[in-house]
Amino acid sequence: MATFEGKFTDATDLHIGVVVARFNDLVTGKLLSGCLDCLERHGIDTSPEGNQLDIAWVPGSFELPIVSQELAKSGKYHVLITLGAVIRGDTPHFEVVISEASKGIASVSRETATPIIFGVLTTDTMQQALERAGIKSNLGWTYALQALEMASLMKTIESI
Ligand code: INI
Repeated sequence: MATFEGKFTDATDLHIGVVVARFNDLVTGKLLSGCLDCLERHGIDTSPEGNQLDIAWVPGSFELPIVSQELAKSGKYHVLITLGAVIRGDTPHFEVVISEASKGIASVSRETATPIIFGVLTTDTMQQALERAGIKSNLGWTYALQALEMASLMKTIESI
């Protein structure tokens, strides 16, 4: 019997891409800060001169899948992290954006065999989003941990 598990201490030669939406950047900027803090504290070189991390900004969460797809197809990244904040408004636009973002990210991940962390907050209010982006906890930190775990797990499985 084999048991496969990702490690959090395996960061030395990892390449990570982060795709972050500008829409609601009060929230997504905070998710990104939490994410980078976690990656740095786990040994990823997050400095501008470093070559372990790239960040791509997109207009909104709707655009997360296509840019993730292009980054994944480059073959350069062990894992991608998508960051967005979809906040319910008065129109059904919210439903369209979250549905396309979630389905798109899932299908790019499967089609390119690249783990993509779904770091898109879906909330009813800005207050709820901010609570998850630093006022109470910062889920950006959690998404980074999940990325490290998945990158390590996929490496282990690929080497069977
Ligand atoms: N994009 C988001 O990331 N969050 C939202 O809450 C949102 N809402 O509600 O409109 C949103 N819309 C923009 C969308 O993602 C696209 O950028 C835009 O439609 C252009 O394609």
